[in-house]
Amino acid sequence: MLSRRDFLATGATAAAGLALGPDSVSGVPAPVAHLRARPLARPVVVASSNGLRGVKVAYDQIVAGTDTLDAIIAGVNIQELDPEDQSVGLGGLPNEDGVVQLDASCMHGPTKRAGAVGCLEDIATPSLVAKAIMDYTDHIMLVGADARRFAIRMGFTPQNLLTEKSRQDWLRWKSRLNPNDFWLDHDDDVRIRFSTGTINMNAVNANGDLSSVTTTSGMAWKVPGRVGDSPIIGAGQYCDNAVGAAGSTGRGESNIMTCGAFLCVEFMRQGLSPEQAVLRTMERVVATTQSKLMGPNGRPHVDLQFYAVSRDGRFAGGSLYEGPGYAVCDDQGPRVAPCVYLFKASERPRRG
Ligand code: SD4
Repeated sequence: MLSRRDFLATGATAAAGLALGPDSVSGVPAPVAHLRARPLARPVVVASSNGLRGVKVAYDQIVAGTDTLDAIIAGVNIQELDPEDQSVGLGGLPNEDGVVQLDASCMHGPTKRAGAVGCLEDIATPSLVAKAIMDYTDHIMLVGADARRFAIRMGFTPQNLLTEKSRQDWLRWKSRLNPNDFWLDHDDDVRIRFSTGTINMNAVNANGDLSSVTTTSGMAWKVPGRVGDSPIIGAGQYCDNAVGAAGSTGRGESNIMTCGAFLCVEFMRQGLSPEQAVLRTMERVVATTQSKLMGPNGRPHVDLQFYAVSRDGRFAGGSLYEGPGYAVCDDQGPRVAPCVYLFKASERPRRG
C-alpha cells in the first residue's frame, strides 16, 4: 500500500491521466473526463414548474453577471412572497396547529458553501435566511425559535405568514378531522388542490459555476416541528461545482431516504446525463419505499420530482408519474417542459 505522501511523491497522479486528479487522492471520485474537458457552459436555470416566473428573473440576472446563487434566490423569492402560492413562504399552508413553519436550504458551488434553516416561523423568505446562515456563521443549519431569533438579529422583519385563504383551508381540514371533536363540519370539500409546489431552482452560468436552492412550507397539516427534505443538504438540493446541481419537490420523507439530490449529482459524476440521472434516482426512490406506501401493483403512492443541471449546461426534470412539467430558462426563453417519468399516470395506485 502506498501512503498518501508516497503516492504524491511517485507522481502516480500524473501517470494515471485525466481520470485521476487531486480528488482521487482524497478518495472523492474525480469528475468524469467529459465534464472536465468543457470548462464553459451554456447558462441555464431549471426549477419546479411554479418557478416559471423565477427562472426568467434568475436567467436574466445570470447573463448580466450576477452570482448564480443570488440570482436563483431572487427567482424563488417571487414564490416565497406570493400569497397565492400555498406551498412556500407567505401564504404557505400551516401545520396541524395552524402555524406556518418553513424550511429552506441553498448551496454555492464556486465557494463550496451551504446554508439551511428548518421549522422557521414568521419570516417570509427562508431562502435568504439560509443564505445568511451560510454567509455570516460558521454553521450550516439553524432551526426553530433560535433560527427565527437569528433572522431578526440579521435584519429580517417578522410578519404573520398565515393568510386568510390558508387559514380557511386549515379550518376546513380541521373540521373533518374527527367526528368526536368540537369542530363543526364545513360544507366545502376539504381537499386542497395544489396547483403549485415547493420551489427548487438550480443554475449554471457561462463559467460553469453552479448553485441550488429549495424553499417550502412543507407538507400541509404536518406534525408541529416536522422538518422535510428541503432544508437537508443532499436531499432537498445539492450542488458540486465540478459536476452539476439537483433538487427535489414532493414527498420529503421519500427523498430523505434516498439522499436524492446528492445521488442525482453522483450519477452525473459517473457520466450519466441529467435525464438518466433523475430517472436512476427515481428508481432508487422506488427501491427504498416501504411496503405500506406501495400499491398492490408494486407502484408507490408517493409523488416526487427531481430537477438537474450539469456543469456544461445540460438539464432535465423527472417525476415518478407522468404529468408534471418543470420550468426552464436558457437562450430560448422561459418555458415549461415535460418531465421524464418512470410510470404512466394510470399506474398510480389509488389510496384505499
Ligand atoms: C416537504 N418536499 O416538505 C416538501 C414538500 C413538497 O411539493 O415538495 N411539496 O416534504
